[in-house]
Amino acid sequence: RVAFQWDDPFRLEGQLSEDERMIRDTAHAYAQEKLLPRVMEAFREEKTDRAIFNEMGELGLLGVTVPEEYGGVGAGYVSYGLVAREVERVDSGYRSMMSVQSSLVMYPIYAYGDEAQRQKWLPKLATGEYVGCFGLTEPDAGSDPAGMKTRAVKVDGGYKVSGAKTWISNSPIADVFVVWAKSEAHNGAIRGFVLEKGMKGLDAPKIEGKISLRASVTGMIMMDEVFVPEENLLPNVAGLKGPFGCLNRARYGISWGALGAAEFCWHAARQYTLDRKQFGKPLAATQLVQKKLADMQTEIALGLQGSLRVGRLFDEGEMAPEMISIVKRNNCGKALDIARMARDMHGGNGISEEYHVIRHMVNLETVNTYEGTHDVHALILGRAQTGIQAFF
Ligand code: TGC
Ligand code: FAD
Repeated sequence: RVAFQWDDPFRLEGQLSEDERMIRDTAHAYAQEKLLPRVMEAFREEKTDRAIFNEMGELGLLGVTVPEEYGGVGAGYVSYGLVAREVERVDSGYRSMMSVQSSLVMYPIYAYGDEAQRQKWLPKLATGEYVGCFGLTEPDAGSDPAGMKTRAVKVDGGYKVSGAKTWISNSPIADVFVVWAKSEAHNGAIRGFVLEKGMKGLDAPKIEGKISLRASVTGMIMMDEVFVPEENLLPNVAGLKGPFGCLNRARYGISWGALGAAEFCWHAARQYTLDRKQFGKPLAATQLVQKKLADMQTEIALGLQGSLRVGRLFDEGEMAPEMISIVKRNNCGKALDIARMARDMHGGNGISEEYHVIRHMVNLETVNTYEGTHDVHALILGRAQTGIQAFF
């Protein structure tokens, strides 16, 4: 009989290369040794530690897929996913900080920028000397970014950008702002602009009062006729496919990350129910608890295989965005179910910060919503199989 490993049912470990395991181990050690000890206070006090960017940068965890000549690691998308899983095993907010910097700021500068732009921003984003943010969502344009109101008007030597972006990860501490705006000079096409901290008319106030993702700061981007020089326009993309190209990468990373949070909750629920005795026996000796643990194990094992497959296809240049909708949607939804179940299995202790499960649970509410809500990804998949768009 072949031995069954309960915490790695389909032997994911054996499907990884030595380099992938090494990057994963670096992220795991960092997350457990440096992030876990400070997460409770960060979440409770709603404090984002700016130094995390420098620490991650030092270890090569920012821009994992960006080529080495620009300060990245030049690794593949499976490695990137493994990093997201390890960081989010501790907190979704920390993974958010990492994935915005990597997929939503470094990637567009690398993919859509010219050589001068790459040289100017990528090395400093890779070390964490600069923090980046990505402004797509607006107060009146969330799931429907085509409805954005932010405008760029051509002026001598550049553009004047005006508008408001909201719910923007990292914006209050950002040095570099990748902002998407409709440009009158380009027939109203959506174009990417890189704004820099200190530009006149640019403000990034913090959004207060979040009950989710409290370790990662979120804000707005207010732009009142911000002059953006011509050399800060990303020259190599026009239209919604620009921001969506970035979102493909970030959504894929989230599909791994959410399962990292889910794995934490599953392992915690297993250990808690093995240790906790009621009615004269461990909770884990009851059929109801074992069924819940089996459901968690099954969904996580299947989800990881899905993300691994999409990651391999990504690395082979064979990724279709709908594949990412499947794993982003399903893994986030399942992770949220698992976190809620784990919270319940901890009884009253489950609501205490000490046990971490309720923090994961409230974080995953955000993760299930941003980067395309669970239902928006259903509509993308519904359109792909029926040929009928049902957004409006
Ligand atoms: P649609 O007609 O579908 O497409 C418009 C153009 O875009 C192209 N396209 C894509 N290209 C690459 N990858 C994809 N995934 C693409 N999806 C679409 C498409 O081919 C077309 O190109 P072209 O050349 O023909 O013009 O556009 P639509 O307006 O019908 O879109 C509908 C919908 C719902 C699919 C889309 O708007 C959507 O995905 N909405 C969700 C919005 C969203 O995800 N926002 C995320 C904001 S960023 C964020 O949340 C960061 S949180 C990060 C963190 O903290 O971790
Ligand atoms: P809405 O679009 O108003 O949706 C509300 C509800 O209606 C949802 O349940 C949705 O599924 C449903 N719905 C919408 N359209 C349809 C439809 N056609 N049919 C059926 N149901 C529908 N954005 C950025 O640009 N950059 C960031 O860095 C960023 N970081 C974020 C960080 C946090 C903590 C949060 C909470 C959000 C962040 N976002 C960011 C924004 C995020 O991407 C949006 O919140 C998300 O895309 C949903 O948009 P919305 O909030 O406007 O909701």
